[in-house]
Amino acid sequence: MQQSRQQPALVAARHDPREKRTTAELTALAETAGYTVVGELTQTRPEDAAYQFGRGKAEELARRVAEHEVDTVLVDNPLSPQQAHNLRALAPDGTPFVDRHRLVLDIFAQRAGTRAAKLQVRLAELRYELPRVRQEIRLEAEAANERRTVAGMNEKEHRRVLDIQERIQRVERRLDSLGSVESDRRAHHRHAGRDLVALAGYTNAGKSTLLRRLADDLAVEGDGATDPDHPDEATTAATADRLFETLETTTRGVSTDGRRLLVTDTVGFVRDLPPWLVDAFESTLSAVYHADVVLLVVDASDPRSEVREKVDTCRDVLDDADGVILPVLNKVDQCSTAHVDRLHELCSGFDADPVAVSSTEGTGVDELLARVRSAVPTAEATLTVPNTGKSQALLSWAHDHGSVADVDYDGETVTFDLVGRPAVIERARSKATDVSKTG
Ligand SMILES: Nc1nc2c(ncn2[C@@H]2O[C@H](COP(=O)(O)OP(=O)(O)OP(=O)(O)O)[C@@H](O)[C@H]2O)c(=O)[nH]1
Ligand SMILES: [Mg+2]
Repeated sequence: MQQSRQQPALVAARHDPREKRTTAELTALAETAGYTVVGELTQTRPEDAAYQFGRGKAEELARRVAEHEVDTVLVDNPLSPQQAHNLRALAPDGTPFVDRHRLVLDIFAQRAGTRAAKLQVRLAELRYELPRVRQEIRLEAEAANERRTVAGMNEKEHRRVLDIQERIQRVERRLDSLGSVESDRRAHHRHAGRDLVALAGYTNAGKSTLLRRLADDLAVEGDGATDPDHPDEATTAATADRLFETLETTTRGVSTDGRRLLVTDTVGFVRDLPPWLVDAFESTLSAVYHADVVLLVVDASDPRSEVREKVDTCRDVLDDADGVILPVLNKVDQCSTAHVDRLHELCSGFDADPVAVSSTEGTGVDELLARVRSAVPTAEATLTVPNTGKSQALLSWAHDHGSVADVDYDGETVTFDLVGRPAVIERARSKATDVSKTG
């Protein structure tokens, strides 16, 4: 983070007459990106195609930029290339207009640490740039009043566009190969009997805090929090009251009543993210899309209307998720029971009813883990094998891959119950058959 930047910025937001919006989120995003908000301007009206705001408001914005001597204008609404161009033309020379998408991208760019995160940010930036370069070319041509071919671009301009397109393809290819590594890793974990759980939700909902709480509970139970065999399981997940605190995935092991969960913390969502931006983060979000259970963490301390909006944003992004979606109403230490009860209906339509928790205080966490256990794919078997060295090897394998109970040595045979992932139970059955055949 380049927190030292602290550039003064003006925030501007337009919303439709029937929408209820504040600039609070934009301001939080601005501060996260290192700006100091020195003024704001809002307007309620339908979008203007030329300026986003009405012409009069756009002029007022330009005047206030000059008065406040700000470096940057942060606009809550996504600006079309044309709108950005027109606004710049009104404002003092060189004033950048950073729209919400660009601001989110800037934060991501500052935070990206791993190769995958950097590639994802690069991809999103290139996708953001492409229509803007096209528009720039069009406007330059108009200004020069040139006659153009049907394609509308000369050779040099065409090359510029092609260059971005080629870079997009290159980054996509590199991300694809990282994606297949991730997919192999998931298959490996499942093969080892682990259940994959992902934390998803709006930024600042408390995902990282919840992960720390779950993993801490594990430590209290006396079991190791991380598995040295799985280097992707980090020991810490940072928490702070800033947006997009987590950009890269962090996975920690959580043992609960015989199940070994791998819980992955991911990037938070924010409203109005364009599909190209969400797509660019596919590699990070693949942990969510392909989890067995997705814990959709909701900040219950927000006002009801805000919870509704945030849940709906998450609902859109989670549309493609394979696993069971379990809503988690977090921060209940901050709100009344009546408020929490009223939030239940906003979480309807998911696979499971919400669970109320406080990640900081630990309330509701046992109930949450019980609900996760009942949501992960489960099968069970009672296996009987001859009591030999091989049966001991089978038992030890069963302990590693699932939950073993009621081991009963009855003279020549050993009988035990095994609960675990269906594929593990299948493999255990076939191993037991082999042991029985070969003695
Ligand atoms: N009172 C209260 N505060 C909480 C609780 N859970 C999280 N917080 C606070 O909420 C803020 C955000 O928590 P994080 O865990 O960083 O949120 P996140 O969802 O990981 O956010 P991103 O990584 O930005 O997506 C922090 O200041 C936490 O201390 C809770 O149960 N109760
Ligand atoms: Mg986080």
